[in-house]
Amino acid sequence: MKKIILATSNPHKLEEINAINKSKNIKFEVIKEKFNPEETGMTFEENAVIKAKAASKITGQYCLADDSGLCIDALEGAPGIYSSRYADSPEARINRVLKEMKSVPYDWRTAHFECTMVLTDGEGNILHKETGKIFGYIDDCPKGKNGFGYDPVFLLSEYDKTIAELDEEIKNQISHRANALNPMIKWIEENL
Ligand code: ITT
Repeated sequence: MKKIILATSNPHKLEEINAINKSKNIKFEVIKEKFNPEETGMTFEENAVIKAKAASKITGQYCLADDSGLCIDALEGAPGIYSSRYADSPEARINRVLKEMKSVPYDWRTAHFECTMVLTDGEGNILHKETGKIFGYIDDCPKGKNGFGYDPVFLLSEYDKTIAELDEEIKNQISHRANALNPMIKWIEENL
């Protein structure tokens, strides 16, 4: 069994990563130490590298970081890497997005979630990177209780539902996180 430390302080990411992982040979465990490195990067990848390396430094073990966010085309990619810092609470972040999108018609409300994962070894060397995306639209009001973050306003036209209205099992099959983690797991199975 390969143990990999998750370089995150977000419990939703831990829950989703464990639900997506079907490998019998890999176990993801959350970092036990206080973990809040400053995310000074300008891209998802740079921030994922910062988090994975910081966790390796603390634990001396294989570490996986997930840096992710919502990118809205009409807002030139915002909130992007600032998704978790766009306002003070999840509700306030959603409200800010809805306010900024208020006058934007449906066809122009395209957006995607992006997730970049970086795996480091116990010395902090980068072993592998993967990026996953999921494409949809920004709804005009929040709907649904599942998931976290911006899920209540992220509409998937093929389901006619927001991600927060979908079963979590479905989210974990199609999400940006699943699209990054599945090839990452394949790489780990083949290379570690
Ligand atoms: P760590 O850095 O400790 O991992 P974080 O939540 O600060 O936790 P990020 O810097 O990667 O992580 O910010 C990700 C933000 O993007 C997250 O807080 C949500 O606001 C949003 N986000 C990412 N994945 C999401 C998802 O699956 N559903 C909804 N919102 C998501």
